[in-house]
Formats: sequence, structure tokens, C-alpha cells
Amino acid sequence: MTKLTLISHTLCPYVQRAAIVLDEKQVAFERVYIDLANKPDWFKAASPLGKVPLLKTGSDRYLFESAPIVEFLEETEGDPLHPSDPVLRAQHRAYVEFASQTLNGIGALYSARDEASFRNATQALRTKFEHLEDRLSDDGPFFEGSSFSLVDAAFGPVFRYFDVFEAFADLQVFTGLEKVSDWRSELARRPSVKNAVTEDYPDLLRDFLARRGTWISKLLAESDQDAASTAA
Ligand SMILES: N[C@@H](CCC(=O)N[C@@H](CS)C(=O)NCC(=O)O)C(=O)O
Repeated sequence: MTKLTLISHTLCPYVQRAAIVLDEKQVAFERVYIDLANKPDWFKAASPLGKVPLLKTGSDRYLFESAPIVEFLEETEGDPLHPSDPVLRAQHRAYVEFASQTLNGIGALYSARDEASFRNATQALRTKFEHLEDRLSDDGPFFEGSSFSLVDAAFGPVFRYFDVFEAFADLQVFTGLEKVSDWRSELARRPSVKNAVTEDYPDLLRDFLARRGTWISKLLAESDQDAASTAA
């Protein structure tokens, strides 16, 4: 069968969702990376919203938007990642959307221009994780207990941002949230989550943040200066 191709960008968390699901379902696929600042014509023609991910199917048709891409993979490939109970399944779809809203919150954090907006964005993110702390099952290690689900695939990329942020900023987003912290660690260890990005992801994200010209860029620059003066 012809391989699937995932049209990607190195930093995109929505692309990572599709890559994680493909990996969990043990589907061989190719990845093509594009420069979103210089979109090729074939990409503009294939992507009605001009966004990654795109999934090129074996029949050479393109799918766009991560949610339908992931649902397509759920219908056509491997073992199910959605729960069989319809109510639980609908809840999982809602929590995938919750992950998207959390990504918007992360966007607000790295776009904040001053300390007050940065602190507001941090608190708004903490509120989301406090909700998850209440929602998570007691037995873990995943969102719904012992089975890895599409919600886990959506949150692996969310937590990955904080691995980079926390190296230079004391956010306190997860302080005291034990279940969320354990879930985060479990997802960070999961091979599908690890393999969804290239090894240089932390450097690429730091570079992206350094060039934002926002509060987080200032925190990053200060941390780099401190490290340089300690090393000198
Ligand atoms: N709702 C979309 C969001 C995808 C998205 O925001 N992709 C970003 C990169 S992470 C993108 O391609 N942006 C390019 C642009 O907007 O020009 C999905 O779930 O696939």
C-alpha cells in the first residue's frame, strides 16, 4: 500500500498529534517539512486554510485539519485509541478541543508583551491544568487510566512546550498538581510522543521564542546572559 505523507512544520503541535497517532497505530509514513513563512504553491493549492498538518492519503488526496486527520486514522488504521462508550468518546473529542484551547493559551503566554499580561496568561493556563487535575482518573498513567487515547496524543505536544519554558522561566503552572505532573512525565517518556519531533526541537523553539520580541523573549535573554556570566 502507498505510504501516507504527513505535511509538517518542525514546531507545530497539531502536526505532532497526527504523528503520534500514526506511530501509536504503527503506520509507516513519510514526513515532508515546509517553511510556513514561504509556503510552496503545491501546499497553497492543497491546504484550503494554508495550515499544517496535511495528510496525503494513499490515493493522493489531501486531508486538512488535525481533528479530521486523526479521526480518519482512527477509522482506518490499527487498534482504536478512542473509548468504545459513545459518551466517553464524545468527552474525549471535547478534551482534544480543550487541548487546542490550551495551545491558544500557550500562544497568549509567548505573545504577552508585558509582565502583567504574561502573569495573566500563566494563571489562565494554570486554571486549565487545575481542571484537568480534577478530571484525571486516580489510577493513571494516561488521561483515562491505562489506555493511551487521542486525548493523550493531543496533550503530549502541550506539555512539551513547558519542558522548554521551564528551563528559563519559573512559571509554577503545575505546582501541587500531582496527577497532571505524573501524566506529563508519562507522556514525555512515551516513544510516540518523543518521536513526533526532531532532536533539535528545543533549540528551534528557543530560537522562535527569542525572536518574538515579547516578555518571554526577555526572560530567555536574561537567563542566557546569567548562564554566560556564570560560565565566564
Ligand atoms: N485547527 C488547525 C490548526 C493548525 C495550525 O494552527 N497550524 C499552524 C502551525 S501550528 C499553521 O499551519 N499556521 C500557518 C498559517 O496560519 O499561516 C488544526 O487543528 O490542524
